[in-house]
Amino acid sequence: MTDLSPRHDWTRDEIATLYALPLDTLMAQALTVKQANWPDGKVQKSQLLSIKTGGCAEDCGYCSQSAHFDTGLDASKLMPLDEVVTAARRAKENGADRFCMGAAWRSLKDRDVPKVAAMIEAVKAEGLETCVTLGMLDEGQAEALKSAGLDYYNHNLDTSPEYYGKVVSTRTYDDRLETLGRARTAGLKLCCGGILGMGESRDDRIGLIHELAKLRPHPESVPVNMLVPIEGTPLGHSPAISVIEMARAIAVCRIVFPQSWVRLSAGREGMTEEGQALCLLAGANSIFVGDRLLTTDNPEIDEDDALMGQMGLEAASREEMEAPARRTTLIGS
Ligand code: SAM
Ligand code: DTB
Ligand code: SF4
Repeated sequence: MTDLSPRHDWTRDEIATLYALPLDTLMAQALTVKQANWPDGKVQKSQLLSIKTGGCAEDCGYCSQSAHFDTGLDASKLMPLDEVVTAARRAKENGADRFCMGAAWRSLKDRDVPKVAAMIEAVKAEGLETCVTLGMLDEGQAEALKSAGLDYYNHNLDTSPEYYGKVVSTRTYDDRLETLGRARTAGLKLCCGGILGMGESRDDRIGLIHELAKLRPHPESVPVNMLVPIEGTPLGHSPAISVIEMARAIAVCRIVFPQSWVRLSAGREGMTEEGQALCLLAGANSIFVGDRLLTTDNPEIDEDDALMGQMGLEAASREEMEAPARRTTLIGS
């Protein structure tokens, strides 16, 4: 009998061993885990909206929105509530069931909490799950967001602890972990993952997955982003990683986070249909829909519909999202 319940005692070596399996063996294991935990194989769809763009005080080497780099992006103020609601309605029409609002802030300011809380309440009232990504959280802020009806807080670890300092200098890995802890304590679900293709080694990708696996409980959503290179940032000319490496990382995530949504996140616009299909076959069961991520492009909704149609994949309903079918053991294996 194979135990398919989430584990928090993965060693880095165990994850490295999985990562190095022949691709067919790795994908077969990932598929076994996926079919046992997610037998209907449906795909969860989230849509992003940048509610406050650019001018950020952090120096994340991948980001178009950092004030430290000249990326040609115009900074904007916090979006008015009515524009957020209009975007949320459009997201629902696109088939999204979760709406994720992102702000280019180093940390959330107390004076902005009521404004963001009003957005959360309004989006929730449209019948969507809510997610926000607002930078670091101070004590009490996560509770205020939760009271407004927030479901998920997105805060990525991005890469291994060892490589982190090569990508960001204005905050530490421990700062990230502290905010994740605050969100958890307030009873929020976590969306936490990373970026591949920032010049990191495979060992760094393994290190990232290991850090995520140590979180108790695991993040309910694990976004796996492929770097979208941004001209003007330190990583604007990072050598692209192959989609096969991306699929490998997704398959490992599927196995290590058996009951989490594993999202094929940024980077789909630069992939072929076949590349995206490989990542979905490797175990990703969530995507961002809509033709925009935060500041960069994403495939058009009809392109996604065509891909899902060819693969015979359907969208997950709200009920399925909240209570995915879960089995903890696979009989007969
Ligand atoms: N300021 C908040 C923060 O950093 O936590 C929220 C917004 S930030 C843009 C959200 C996440 O998007 C980052 O943690 C990173 O993982 C991802 N991201 C940002 N720029 C990216 C890029 N060019 N390519 C891929 N992922 C990116
Ligand atoms: C995540 O992991 N990826 C999303 C979401 N969480 C906030 C953001 C992707 C951003 C891609 C670059 C851009 O559009 O600015
Ligand atoms: Fe700011 Fe977030 Fe971009 Fe970093 S990733 S520069 S914190 S908006």
